[in-house]
Amino acid sequence: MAASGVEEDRPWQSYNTVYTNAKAGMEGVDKERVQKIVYEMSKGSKYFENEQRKESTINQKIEQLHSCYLKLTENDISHFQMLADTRVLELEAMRDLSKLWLHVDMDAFYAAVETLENPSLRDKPLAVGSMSMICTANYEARRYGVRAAMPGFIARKLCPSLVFVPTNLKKYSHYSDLTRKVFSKYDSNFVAASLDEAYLDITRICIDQEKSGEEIAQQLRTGIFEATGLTCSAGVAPNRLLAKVCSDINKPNGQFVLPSDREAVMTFISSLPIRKISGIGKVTEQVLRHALGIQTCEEMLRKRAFIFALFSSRSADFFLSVGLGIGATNTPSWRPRKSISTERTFSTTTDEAMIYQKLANVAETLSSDMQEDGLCGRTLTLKLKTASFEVRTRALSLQRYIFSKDDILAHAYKLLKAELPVSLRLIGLRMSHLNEVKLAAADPMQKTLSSYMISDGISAKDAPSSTCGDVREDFHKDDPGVAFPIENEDSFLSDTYINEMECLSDLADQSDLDISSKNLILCDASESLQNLQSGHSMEQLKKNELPVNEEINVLGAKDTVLSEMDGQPFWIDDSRCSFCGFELPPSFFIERQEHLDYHLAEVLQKEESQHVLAQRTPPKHRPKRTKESGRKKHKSSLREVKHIPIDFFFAKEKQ
Ligand code: DCP
Ligand code: MG
Repeated sequence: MAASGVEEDRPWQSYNTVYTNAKAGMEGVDKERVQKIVYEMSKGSKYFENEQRKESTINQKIEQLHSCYLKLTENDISHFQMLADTRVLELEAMRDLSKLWLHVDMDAFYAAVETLENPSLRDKPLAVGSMSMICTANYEARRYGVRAAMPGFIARKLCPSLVFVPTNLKKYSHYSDLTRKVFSKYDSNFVAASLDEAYLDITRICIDQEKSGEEIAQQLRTGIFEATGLTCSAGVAPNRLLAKVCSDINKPNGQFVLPSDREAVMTFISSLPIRKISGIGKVTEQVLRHALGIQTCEEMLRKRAFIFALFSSRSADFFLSVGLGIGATNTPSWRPRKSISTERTFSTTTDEAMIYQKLANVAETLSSDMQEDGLCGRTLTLKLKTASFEVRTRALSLQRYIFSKDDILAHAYKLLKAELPVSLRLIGLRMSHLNEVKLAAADPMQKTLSSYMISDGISAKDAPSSTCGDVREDFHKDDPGVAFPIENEDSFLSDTYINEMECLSDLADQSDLDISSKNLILCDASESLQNLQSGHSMEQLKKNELPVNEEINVLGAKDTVLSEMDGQPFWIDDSRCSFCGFELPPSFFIERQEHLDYHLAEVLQKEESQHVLAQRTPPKHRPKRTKESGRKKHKSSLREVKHIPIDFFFAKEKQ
């Protein structure tokens, strides 16, 4: 079972963070050395404790799943075997070998751009990022176990000669644009998966130019090198799921072509570790491995009866299609966004008035974002991150659609109230079950839901029309996805949008995953607004002493608190980190969590250094906080302060 059999004198062996997962170029790395260093450097920190908490939640899930597995009787197994066999036949019938997909991924992208512009960096182990987090490392650095998403101070310990270069997103976007110009020559509908990778349907161009996939891949890579001076790697396969796996095989500066015949696909997939599949992350891997003993794609197929018995049909379909090497082959269209969210990080507080103020601010932002996009929603999720990094989510579903700040705040407060008292460092709100709303007084230029639909899959003209003041009921009511490429309705086989989170929804109840319906509270929206007007004290709110509809707007009025963080990380367009521009689709839930945690660490580090400075500065020299100048002063003082090293944040609690 998970991690339990690890020898006590080598505790790091069970410490599997994102940093210890090998990327291309890390094949020869001494994994145990990396694990040990990562373990020792983060042990005792809040981050570490949080990792352990997550690990223990996962382990509980594994135990639960495993015990369900053991309880299956012979009869159950043969029943599910029959169902799974039928499904396999159906999936087989959907196998499409007529297309050629190419996945292209730039090699050590940010690091390569930096090296291109500064050739003296060539051959040196290089990391792009900061002491708090590395965005990527070149292949020289990877030999030491240094990799993306790792804190820089740990990376330096692994590789003392590591050179650091700060990120410069403008540069990377420029080079990304150059690559995209090349991609469009091969497939004008190419699907950009992030700044440095894309999927291209090369079926047509292979026919037109009478070339093989191998030749087109070579030609494309040469074209990219000529246009940018950068190398990339490519994979060619009959579907996107496999093409993505293939592009990693001969990285860097290589390519791999998987022949488009069933036998070749089955041979290829047979020994492939499941983690190589896009959408199977650390958690799914652990669950499948430890609960069901599944490590390779072939085992996924072999254990299909258990998969069918223990997972939802959607997840089971995904796992079985992975086992068969079947993936999406049609050009994806875009689905409208599934949810809209915003969150705020601040210095840890238990002060309920302060917490309420934050909630009001977040509700305001969410409401204005929703209005800007012409959206209203029916399910509200409150996200809280406690002082100890525990993430809690609570949600409620309403019988009507809402979008106003007051409505949002009213319902959000209900959710928050149940959690008090609590010490918090982050509050977020997310609205899902979205619908388009057209407000009578709305800006005619306002975006509508239709504007989220691009490309050929669903066009605005296909969307049901709506009249002023109407909510478009039921449109995409059953959408399980997010603002992310999706296949046409007749095909569920996507390599990207069926994701770890969905797969795990079967396991539900993870403290840090909002996948549980357990927390859904059905409540009557007509109760909205009552007693909840921003600007009132928590006491008043608790005692229901407020006059209904009193128009007091505190928002924006007192945002001069010195400890308020300016600019918390969030996901632009629900995909790009506002701090560093790294693109992570919503489906990469765990990775996104890790990513924001590190920015959070960075922010806390700044805050910490500011407090230290404030303590050291004699009172008469301390900047005065005024309503007008508070925020500015805060910002400029941050710039002047020498930051405490990030390891301070990671410092063991005891010290
Ligand atoms: N990136 C990031 N944070 C991460 C991972 C990646 O900011 N946790 C950024 C930096 C990378 C770029 O995205 O250069 C592309 O990510 P890849 O995963 O493709 O990694 P690289 O291109 O750097 O290396 P590889 O050669 O493995 O593709
Ligand atoms: Mg890359």
